[in-house]
Amino acid sequence: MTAQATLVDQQLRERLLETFDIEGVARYMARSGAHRIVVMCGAGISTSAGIPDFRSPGTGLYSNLQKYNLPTPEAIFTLDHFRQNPWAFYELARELWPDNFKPTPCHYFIRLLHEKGLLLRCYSQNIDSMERQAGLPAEKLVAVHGNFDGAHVIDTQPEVPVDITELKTAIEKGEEGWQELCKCKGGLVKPTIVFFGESLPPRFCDLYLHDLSACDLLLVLGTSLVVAPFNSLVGKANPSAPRLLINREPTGLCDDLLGGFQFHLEGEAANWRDAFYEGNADDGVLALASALGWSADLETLIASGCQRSH
Ligand code: CNA
Repeated sequence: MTAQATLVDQQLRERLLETFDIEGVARYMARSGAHRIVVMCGAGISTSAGIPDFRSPGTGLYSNLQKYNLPTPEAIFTLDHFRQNPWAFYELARELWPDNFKPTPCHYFIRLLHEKGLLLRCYSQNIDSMERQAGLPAEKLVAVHGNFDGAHVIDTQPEVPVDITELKTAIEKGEEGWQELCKCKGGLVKPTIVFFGESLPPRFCDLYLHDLSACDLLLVLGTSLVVAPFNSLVGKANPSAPRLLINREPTGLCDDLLGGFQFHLEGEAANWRDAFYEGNADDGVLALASALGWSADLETLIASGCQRSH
């Protein structure tokens, strides 16, 4: 390694947080004027709305799919299974339809970052469209695994779009409804959520490299960080950007994930920028809002029950 490379490396690894916790991150935000914040989030930010995540033992969706008699829990989100047995997915979609739920304080916190002009982008694995329901503009959201904002006929090239309300009405009518829709559209219709094995939306590929290298703070909220390629974004964040994980347990550690979190490692050379808040996502963002002096703003936004903006 050249002397110049070593110097650059040392400069990059300068300690970025006074303390590796919520207060440290709030102080960094105030001091640096961070305004290109990237949020990465997962199912954990929606569990307090009543939407189960996948992997929490006991309460997660994967522990509660017995009634569908699936070969594996993941099968319900595969095209092969959907073609053979659309009923299971349609039943689940009816239960999880976004209209049945309300955004959580976490979703409103993301909206607040945008209102304050500090949000570069929110990358969400969630399919529940709650970020949009909390009023985040479409342009600020990358729905990495798609969502219920649109629908299409499967196995068509180019894809044939279907109005999502048509699908909703059909699913509500039960088997007769979705079979009729299938006949009318020339194939089974599914929401534009990404099933296992399907390609991610082009918007994700177009934006993530630029956004992650430009970000000046990475907030990771409520995710097990086991799904690729989403989890790889953690390691792509600008090395001069602090990273904060808010989750019920540590995830995405560098032991398991390339470029993953280092908050569990001793010494400044090992951790110069990672903080971890262990607990509920709502509590974590409320604590961060409080440390930033934003509690009243967040409460106002939550109370307004903000409508979706287009
Ligand atoms: P996951 O693998 O189920 O992990 C959820 C993580 O969140 C776990 O580490 C939990 O401990 C943690 N968690 C759960 N509740 C809370 C809470 N209240 N506060 C803090 N942490 C909490 O889900 P991921 O999102 O990591 O996995 C990606 C999958 C899940 C994506 O493909 C999603 O489409 C899919 N999913 C989405 C939804 C949704 O849209 N709401 C629901 C279920 C699954």
